Amino acid sequence: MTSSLRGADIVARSLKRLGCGRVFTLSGNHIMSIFDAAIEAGLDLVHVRHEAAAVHMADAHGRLTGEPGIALVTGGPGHANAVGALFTALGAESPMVLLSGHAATWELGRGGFQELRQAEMAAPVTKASWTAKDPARLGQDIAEAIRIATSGRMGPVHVSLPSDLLDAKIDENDILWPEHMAAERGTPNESAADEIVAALAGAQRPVIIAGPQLSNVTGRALLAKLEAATGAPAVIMESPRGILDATLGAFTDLIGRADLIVLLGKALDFTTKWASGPGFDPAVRIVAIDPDPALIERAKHEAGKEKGARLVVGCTADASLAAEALISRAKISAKKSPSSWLKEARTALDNRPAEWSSIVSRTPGRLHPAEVFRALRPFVERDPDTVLICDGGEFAQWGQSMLPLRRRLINGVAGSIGSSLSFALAARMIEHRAPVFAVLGDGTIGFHISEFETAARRGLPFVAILGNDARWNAESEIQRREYGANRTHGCELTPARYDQVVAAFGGHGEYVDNAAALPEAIERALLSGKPACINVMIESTAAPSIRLKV
Ligand SMILES: Cc1ncc(C[n+]2csc(CCOP(=O)(O)OP(=O)(O)O)c2C)c(N)n1
Ligand SMILES: [Mg+2]
Repeated sequence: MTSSLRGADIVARSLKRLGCGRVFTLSGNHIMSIFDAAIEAGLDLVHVRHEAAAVHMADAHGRLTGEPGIALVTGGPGHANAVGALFTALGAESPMVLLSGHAATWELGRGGFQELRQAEMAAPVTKASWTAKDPARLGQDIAEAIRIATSGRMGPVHVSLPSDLLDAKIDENDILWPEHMAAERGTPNESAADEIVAALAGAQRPVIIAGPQLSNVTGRALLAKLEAATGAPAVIMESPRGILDATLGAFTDLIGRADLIVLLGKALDFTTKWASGPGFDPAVRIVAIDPDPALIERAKHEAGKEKGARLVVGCTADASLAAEALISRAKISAKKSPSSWLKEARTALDNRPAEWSSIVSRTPGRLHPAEVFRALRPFVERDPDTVLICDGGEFAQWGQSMLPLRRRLINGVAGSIGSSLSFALAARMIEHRAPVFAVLGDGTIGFHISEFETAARRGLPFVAILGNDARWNAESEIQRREYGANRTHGCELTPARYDQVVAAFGGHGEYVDNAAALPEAIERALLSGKPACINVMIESTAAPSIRLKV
């Protein structure tokens, strides 16, 4: 007689077999069989305080390692809580898989416990979303989800797992165990690569804009090589502020003068202002390289709206493989001194107003954001493996423009605030030595402050630099700008003691209301060996916007 396994055992063992031994999760009736199966399978269940946090952690894991992050949540409300966070992972093209428990198939349509059309709900925020049908094939569902998440334009995938499938006993001979399936990456076709190199060589003022796929350490190094080989300034655009992102210095001045824009795995969308209208040369030509043919089609359509065929080459390919192909074909030697355009471009990109090095707060007991990041900078620079996380709002924009970005995570094009504490925790599980810093505002910390309990319980130290201005200032700034200074309302908060909340969760708290005290507070937080929050009282300050002096 052969032995049998539960569907839940097949899920747990398949995850392990596919190299996904760490699972970010929150318990619930529909998935307790998987928790049980995790014991024999040897899965590390990192259990958190909100399902969205589990998704954010899987997202950070995917971005930092390039390997799929796995989130596991219960059905109905657990799934509903998780779905919102998939929007961030989708925007950042992060390879991750959400597995959700699900009402039993025999309950469906009969008012089953926590019954919900889960696959339909997750569909708009995933690359693929389905409900498993056959317990013997559960492992294959997971392998297929991983293949889709890591192939082409990477992104999240969802699979719902009905509880009767997880409880079903399957004869071992009938189980279809999954094999690891290699991710599919498209190589650029040779003639397209030649055309792009020719377009770059023929342009006077080319600019290369890469998407989030190249925002990791290897991607940035590859992009630097591409810039040196082609003489075209090459940047990553991963912020919803797009061409206005202060990370990119005076980029708006630069892009306005470009005669060729090469989009390297970067959608022609709102962030690039569709490369048309005021601020762009109406004759600017566009090259679109993307793993997703639909985005090349869209670029063709968008680029054609203005003045005939502005899209000069469309090339379906993986961004890294395309960059490598362009580097190997480019004629300009890396030793050749940079062109005057490249020098001008670098000056614009590195441009930061001189006054930032001396700017101080005018409000007693409050720091200016520039004072905070002048103090933090040496700590971020100390170790090249430091992970820096920036999370939305006006305060963090100062961090994004003043701190080095070698190993940086931001919430991304989705523009959704609140993920940084989950990102920091997941980053610490990958980076065991170098500091992990999260920069965020007082509004943003409220979304997932309870993850400090998770971090303390798991012994995962990181340092959150909290800019506390007692308001949702990014939105207050919109009110001030659009509706007038006397019409700001609905965005006020209290100067709450988030540092004390963090200490109560078992972390380390610091309260800072003068600039001189900040470096020592950071040092103490790092030495505490605990997840820490430095609650820095700041002046409400609009995000920086950098223009070249004309
Ligand atoms: C999930 C989500 N909800 C709301 C917003 C809108 N939003 C963007 S920034 C911001 C204010 C953030 O406040 P805080 O964290 O205190 O940073 P500050 O701007 O005050 O520096 C809000 C509400 C968003 N981008 N994402
Ligand atoms: Mg604030």
